[in-house]
Amino acid sequence: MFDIQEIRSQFTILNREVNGKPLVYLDNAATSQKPNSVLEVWNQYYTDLNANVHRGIHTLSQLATEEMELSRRKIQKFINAKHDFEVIFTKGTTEGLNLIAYILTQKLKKDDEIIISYLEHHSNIVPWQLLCERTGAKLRVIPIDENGILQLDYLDQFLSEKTKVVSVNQVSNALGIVNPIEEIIAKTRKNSNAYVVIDGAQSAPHFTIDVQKLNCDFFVFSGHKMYAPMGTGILYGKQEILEELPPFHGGGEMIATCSFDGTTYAGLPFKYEAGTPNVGGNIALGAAVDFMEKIGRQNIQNHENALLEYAQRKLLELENIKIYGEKAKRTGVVSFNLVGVGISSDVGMILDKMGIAVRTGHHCTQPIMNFFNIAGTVRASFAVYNTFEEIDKLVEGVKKAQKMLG
Ligand code: C6P
Repeated sequence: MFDIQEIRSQFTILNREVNGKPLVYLDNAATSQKPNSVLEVWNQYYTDLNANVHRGIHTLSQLATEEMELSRRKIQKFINAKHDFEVIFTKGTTEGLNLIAYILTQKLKKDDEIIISYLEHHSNIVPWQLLCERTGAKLRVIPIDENGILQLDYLDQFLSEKTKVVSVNQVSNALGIVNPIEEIIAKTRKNSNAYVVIDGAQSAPHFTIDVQKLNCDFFVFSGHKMYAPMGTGILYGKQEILEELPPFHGGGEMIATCSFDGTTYAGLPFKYEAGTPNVGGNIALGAAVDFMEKIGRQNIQNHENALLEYAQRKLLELENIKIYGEKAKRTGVVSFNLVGVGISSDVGMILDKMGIAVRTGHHCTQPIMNFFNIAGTVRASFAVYNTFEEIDKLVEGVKKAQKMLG
């Protein structure tokens, strides 16, 4: 039974007002709100358990270690990884992607190729550009059509023995387009020996993820977009690949032995977890997984898709509105502009005065904005706690903006 009021009651922040109006929070693709269960786990860690992990034989350290490792196993199950040590704690998707691009340095040489797509967030573009600078490799970019759909014919053309990495997102943050990653992975496997990297920042909060079924080499996502605290994230990598590749950061925790003659590295996952981790955050990420599993990921997705359907229909009843991206291929995001209103932030400011939080601008995806020849869009993005009444308020707000700016 999907009880939206019961779900909302778990988010204290949803009761607050903004600019004298009840908060309508529609900026979930930027970060979601956190349920009380997650906040309690986080708070309890600092009030009752705080100690460094994997280091002490004292009780608190052992308890904290057990809690964090329990959380790792919850996340293993959440993405269906084969082993818990394939789950690496990071501080978010950006760190995960930079880590992968860094540890692949020795695997690439001049004129090798890395394939990404036009739909990528800057954090799935810039780390690869940096890798190209380090190695002389080249970036190839799968184009999109006017509906924001990837032109996979180009992937067929691009793939060759030169291809060393294919890195794409599962869901575009700017448009909400769901990319056919199963097909992309199958094509890549058939026509190259490339590493496959999936940016799951916008899919993990909404979809059931099965990394074994996907058969990707890496899968990264952020905790803060799926009801967990900021500064948390996950890098999944296949055991044999993580074992073979070098470490990222050097420091405490990632060594087996260290002397001035040389250092040997710890086994997985610790080889990739140098330094004191975000213990409270990582434990709270496990609580966020519990929160999502309790509702059921299919229920979350069904609700968010119903919201998207409704928002799309209501917004299109208005005149002079342009929504970007093919409707049938989208999830959780409606990205639009008012025809004749060049500056999306003007719309965002009017909505904010009505208590409605949306994101405006380029959404860290300037290539997409350049493709559509726009500076930015207004983006409303949904989470499990949003309601149809909130969409009505958004539509009222957009009408008001049209009157004021038109
Ligand atoms: N997108 C948005 O408002 P971090 O910042 O490391 O948690 O996630 C980076 C990132 C990577 N890939 C995709 C597809 C993303 O959507 C994001 C974050 C936010 O759309 C903040 S820019």
